[in-house]
Amino acid sequence: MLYFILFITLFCILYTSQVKAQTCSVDTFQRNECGYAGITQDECTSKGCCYDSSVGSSSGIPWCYSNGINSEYSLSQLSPTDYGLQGILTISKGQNSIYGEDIKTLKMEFLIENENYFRLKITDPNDARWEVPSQYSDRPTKTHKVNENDIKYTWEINDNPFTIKVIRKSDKAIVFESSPIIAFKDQYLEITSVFSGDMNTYGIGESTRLNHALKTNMMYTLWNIDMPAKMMDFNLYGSHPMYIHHESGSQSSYGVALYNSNGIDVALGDGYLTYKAIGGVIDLYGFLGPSPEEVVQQYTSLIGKPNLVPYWSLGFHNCRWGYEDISHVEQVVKNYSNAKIPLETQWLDIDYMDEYRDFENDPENWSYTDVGKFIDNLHENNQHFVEIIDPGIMVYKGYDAYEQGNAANIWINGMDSNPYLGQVWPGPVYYPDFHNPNTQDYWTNQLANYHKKIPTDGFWIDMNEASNFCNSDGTGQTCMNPDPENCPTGDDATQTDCCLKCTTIDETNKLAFPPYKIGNKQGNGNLGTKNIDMTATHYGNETEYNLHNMYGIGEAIMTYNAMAKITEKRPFLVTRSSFIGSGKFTNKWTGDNAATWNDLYSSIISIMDFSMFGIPMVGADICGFMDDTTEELCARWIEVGAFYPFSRNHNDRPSAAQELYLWDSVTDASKNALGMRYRLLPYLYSLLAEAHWLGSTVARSLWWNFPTDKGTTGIDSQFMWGSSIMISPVLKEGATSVDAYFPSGKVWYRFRLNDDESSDAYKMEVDATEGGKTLTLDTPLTEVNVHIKGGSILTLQDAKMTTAESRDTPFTLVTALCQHGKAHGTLFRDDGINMMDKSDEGTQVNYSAEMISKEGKRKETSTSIVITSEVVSDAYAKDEIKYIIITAVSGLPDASSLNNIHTKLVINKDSKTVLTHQDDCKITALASGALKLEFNGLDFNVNKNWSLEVSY
Ligand code: MIG
Repeated sequence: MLYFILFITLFCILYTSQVKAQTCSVDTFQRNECGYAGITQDECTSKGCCYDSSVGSSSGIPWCYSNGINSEYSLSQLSPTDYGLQGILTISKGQNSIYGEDIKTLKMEFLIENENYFRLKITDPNDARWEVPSQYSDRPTKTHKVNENDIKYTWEINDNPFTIKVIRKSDKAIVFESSPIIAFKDQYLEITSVFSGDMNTYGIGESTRLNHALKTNMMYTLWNIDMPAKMMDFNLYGSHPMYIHHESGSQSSYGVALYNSNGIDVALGDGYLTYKAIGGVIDLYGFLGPSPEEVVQQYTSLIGKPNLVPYWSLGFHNCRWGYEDISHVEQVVKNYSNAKIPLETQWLDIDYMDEYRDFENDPENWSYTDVGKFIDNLHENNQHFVEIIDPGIMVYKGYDAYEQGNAANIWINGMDSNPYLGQVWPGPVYYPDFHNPNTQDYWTNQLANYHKKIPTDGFWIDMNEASNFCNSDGTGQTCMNPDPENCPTGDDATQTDCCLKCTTIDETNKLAFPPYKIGNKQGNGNLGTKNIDMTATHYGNETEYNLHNMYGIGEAIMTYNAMAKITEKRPFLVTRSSFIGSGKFTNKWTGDNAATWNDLYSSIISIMDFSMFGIPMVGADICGFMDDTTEELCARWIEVGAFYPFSRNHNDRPSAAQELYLWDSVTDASKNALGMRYRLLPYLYSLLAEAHWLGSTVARSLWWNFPTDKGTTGIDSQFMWGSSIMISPVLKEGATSVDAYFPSGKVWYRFRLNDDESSDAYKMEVDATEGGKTLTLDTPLTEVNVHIKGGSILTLQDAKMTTAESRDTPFTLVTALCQHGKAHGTLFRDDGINMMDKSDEGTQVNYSAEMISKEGKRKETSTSIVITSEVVSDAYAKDEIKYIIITAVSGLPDASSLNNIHTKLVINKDSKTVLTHQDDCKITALASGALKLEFNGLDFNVNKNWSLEVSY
């Protein structure tokens, strides 16, 4: 029997290795599609291709494939330039005509653009090719020369075959190493980075996943499309070809980005990452880090740092598709207020439009007078209003947006040079070409005229992939409207059925059907599927093929500029479609999720991805967009969503209502979670402002803040705000507890909405100084676990019904000491409304605290805690500090010995104020053991230098 099993095993090994050995021994990442999804093994092998279904159907890796490209180039004429090196690449091996002819001679530039990042650019010296134009990013048009000693990397270049390796000087880590295989054809570029070690790859989006670290042996496709976010592992609305590598437990990270707007497949193998782009040039940047936070700062310094968001946008937003009329919405706003759930901003979806036309309200249900009054009321209550706008402009005689667009000649054109006709909600539409500089005036005028009637505080820019209800198989080209009377809604047809008749594109057309087919998951995968046809043209005769992924950023830039001009305040935008650099102009929501527990879980991962992509103000639709939510799911969702940087409940038209006040438990959960959010607003705003000024992130993974703690690897169910607040929500149906991981090296304190004397707020939950710990935390339906990392100083205000009211309450400074009795924190404060050129137009403060034990004359030890405020800039003066909380650490006096405490507060060096607990400063001890100091009648504002000594 044993022999028999051995024999069978041996036979299997021999057999499989033999099959593989035939032609098919190629790494999964190198496979080229040879069939189509669903091809049978017989059909595949009869085409002479290899078949292997073991990679599974969700990996995106072809089952039926041919061996990959293996062309190599050799380098010659390497010479220094002002900004680095350049040389000529000549194909030296593996020339082929898979996906088109090889471009045999290339120009290679290695550019030292910055001490912290490099650029590898490979272009065709004989033919100018499409490159992302400079107006879409902060990329310098002229490079500045970096002082040689400042460069933080070295490089090794191999001539034949050409490879390049970039090494970080500080620790010799390899930041980028190319494989010898390079392909450069008109419509196919391939470059691979190789790496070793137990590397986790993060980034490469937009996609919905249940794991933050990308799974290997998968193909990730980047091609913007109107595809519901609920679809796992599909290409979605945005393209961000950027990744960060981090080896579990290591100190070091680095990032790589391919600055390319064409359709891209990213194949991730074990130790390989291959970019396969179907156009443009190889324009690759490597960011040295070494912390992930520094990678993002370096990346955003190149692509554009995030926009400075208005303070009000940090409040809670309510939205839904399917409100019937303005009185319905008025009732919703009232209901929120009656339930005492803070509603900052009410949104309107496309319901308000007259036959779905932008800039025109339905006169019956959404009249200018009624909606105008509604907005006035919101504004009187310090609440805000945001409205949706879609890019497609209805082809409709006499409609101003249409007529003006014609007059200004700013549409995207079809192959026949007439405006490209597509179909979206209004029916037949033309699309403004946001690549055309003349579109700015057109767009600004349209928005300005509309804004006079509907003074919206922000715009929600949807459908900007741009979506098209026609061209569902991607083979349509020039479309016309055969029956204007019945288009869009003829007999039995709905608004979303295509009513245009389109000519069929010639199957030899290389733009619609490029030789390499990226793994676009929409319909049959053609690029034009549900999009504008690839042969359509933009300003300068640039093709949709090249510009497609940039339509959303183009719209964001022009809408941002328009709103900045119209309101003379910080614009507030939220987009669906995004690209490298979008964060400078717009914020983002993650699109059409569904009301499922998996969607709740994956939302945290999506938010962390967009932190990496330079769009920190991001959120998912709370309680789920598609499908009916449940009470439990909605309660758990607001507990997570209250900690999305952008916090909005949004619902699909056919789904059951899900406003937070509809269930008692959800109401309670909302009051608690949003209450904590509102208390933390000064901290959250500081993070978002720092993101704008420094390019840093807001929502972070645990590993991001604790890279050397292996225990944080793979934890996607908890996340942090900055480096101080950790959120550990319930993400499972029926669960009333959470196994939360507390990263190593720190003590962790409870954060609670209620911090009066009886509460356990600020109690030390766990001491993880000796190593990370997992704790099971009781978490009833209406609660969420929020912790403060020891070593933080946080600024809080009171939770109120609006951000404006919260802003009017005095500050509480929470000094959460670390195990060594130290803490620090920062505050950024400004009016939250006006545009700012420089950070010192606001107030910036650095806080620090230290506990010192002193030995007195008679060998008695006394302890003092010194907290200081060091002002960097003091332009904004409004906020007063009223409470200072010092968390319980061992040795702190308890309630019975408060009389032994002496405090001395010195505000500004010259104006000395000395206090004890008897007069201007009252001291109480909280149940948690924390001390709470209350100051009264002092000129104690956040823009002052001060120091407080608490001794006992
Ligand atoms: O074709 O405006 O993702 O949030 O509610 C659907 C209606 C158009 C898609 C957005 C969704 C929005 C919906 N829109």
